[in-house]
Amino acid sequence: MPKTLKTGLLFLASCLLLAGGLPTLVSAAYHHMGESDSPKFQKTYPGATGTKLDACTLCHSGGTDTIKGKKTTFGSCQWCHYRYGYDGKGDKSATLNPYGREYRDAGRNTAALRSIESRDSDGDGYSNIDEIRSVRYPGDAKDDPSKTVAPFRIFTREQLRSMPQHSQFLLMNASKDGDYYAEYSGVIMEHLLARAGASPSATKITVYSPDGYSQGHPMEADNSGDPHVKGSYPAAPFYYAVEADKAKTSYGWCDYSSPGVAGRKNGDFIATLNGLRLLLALRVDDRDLVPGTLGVGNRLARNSEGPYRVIAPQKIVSPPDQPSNNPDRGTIWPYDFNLDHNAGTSTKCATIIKVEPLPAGTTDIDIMEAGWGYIDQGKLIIYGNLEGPRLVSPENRDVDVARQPTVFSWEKSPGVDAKDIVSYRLDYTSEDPSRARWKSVVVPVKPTNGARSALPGAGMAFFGICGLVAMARGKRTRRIASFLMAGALVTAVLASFGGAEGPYANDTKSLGRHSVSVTLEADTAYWWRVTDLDKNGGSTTSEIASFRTGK
Ligand SMILES: [Ca+2]
Ligand SMILES: [Ca+2]
Ligand SMILES: [Ca+2]
Repeated sequence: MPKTLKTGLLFLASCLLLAGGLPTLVSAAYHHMGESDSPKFQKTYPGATGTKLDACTLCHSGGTDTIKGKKTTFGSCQWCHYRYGYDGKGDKSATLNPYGREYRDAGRNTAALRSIESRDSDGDGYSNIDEIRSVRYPGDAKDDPSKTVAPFRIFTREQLRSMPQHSQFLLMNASKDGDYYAEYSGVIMEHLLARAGASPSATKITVYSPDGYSQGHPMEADNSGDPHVKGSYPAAPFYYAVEADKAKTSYGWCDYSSPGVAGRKNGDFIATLNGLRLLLALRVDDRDLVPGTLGVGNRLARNSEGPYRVIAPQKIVSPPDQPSNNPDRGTIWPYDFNLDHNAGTSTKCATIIKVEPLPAGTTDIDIMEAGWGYIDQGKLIIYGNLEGPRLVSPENRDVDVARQPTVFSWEKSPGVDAKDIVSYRLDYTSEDPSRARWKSVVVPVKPTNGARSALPGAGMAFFGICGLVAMARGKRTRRIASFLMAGALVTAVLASFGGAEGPYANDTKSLGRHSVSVTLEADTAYWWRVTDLDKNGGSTTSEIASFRTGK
């Protein structure tokens, strides 16, 4: 079952693309074996097939429950399984959202879908059909067509590995499970957020694991039990007792097998270059973290914590205390509820980091559903309060702006590497921007040295060589040959066009500044914004600025 469930949960968010001009989290649909409602939805709305609507979340909601004192948020699939179990004996209807309930009550068939189109099941002011057309959930009032997907960046393993790595040897103190010392290494969270362009106005992050656990981290240290992002944590002594050592006593509760333990004695100060930090760990004790898999009961399989784990050092140092479920194992370091059990606040299989607060008018990405796909791809998504491109000119509220043409210019968003941006999209409108139909100009970023001319050249060579080979093989293939030679000719023409100034965003490289020219109407108020697209499919958007053209 665990493997089946995991495979089932792999369904979503395997790719991101620009759809309808807005970044939309798109998913390969997951459906239960023998499940009969999804085909009805696909038949009725073929355009929605494969979108985030083509999944359990259309009709089922996620949920939150407190398990052993810890708030746990479930995605729709896990919530269903949690509520009615794997045997299907529980009350599945309790997991339906308002749209799912109306669909069921209307007869649970294609006619039922049509019959509830004009209703506003979730009461957010938008009819079900308007939401479906906009790829917004008709059963979730927090998602509606006025909202855009929050800015996000995606990081690959290669990118994370290429960032400066930080190592720290520390105690991982658990409440219930055994404790251990280990050396974790990876990227300091504060540095990673800077690379994502996190806004200075960000107050906290929430880290999500696809098994439903989430952990908040305030940006600045505070009095909560939540580990903070910025700054370091107190240095700790090394605690050792034979009695606690799993290798030495039958009841030991601390694993001292890490190579980093060698040469340390109880009470020794543990020195850490650059201090103990909130870390996104990639490795432990010089090996990659074991990627997570979903085990029985919606829990992560034991010993799987990767590919990335947030490592929170203790805010208040303590020895490894005995397990809460067996508190009288030894005579030293008894279990103490009030100690900092940092293993519990160190999120395993961290795949998604939300930077809060979300910018106005944006909606969450499909957090819970996306997770397992990212685990498998070794990707990390950071979304929310990220800064987009910085608008330079026309200056906000400028008047008498030249219009034949108007030169729009902007700088790349902070954090992101200029070379990682593949294109920008300029949107402008003379209508009320909150309800406007934006006009858009997509401006690819000019590839650096040679990459651009290599493509038509390769095309010419490919078509040309294939054509010559086909010709040499005789009469029957002559038509194919002439087609291929025509292909070579077309690519040659394309290549010659490529030599002229194309619609690339000019990059005055040192500034990461780009510009594009558009001819506008006279004496008219305009609003504009710029959205970037990076090579991993991530995207952020600038603020909206306004100006007025001259007569
Ligand atoms: Ca609605
Ligand atoms: Ca809605
Ligand atoms: Ca402990």
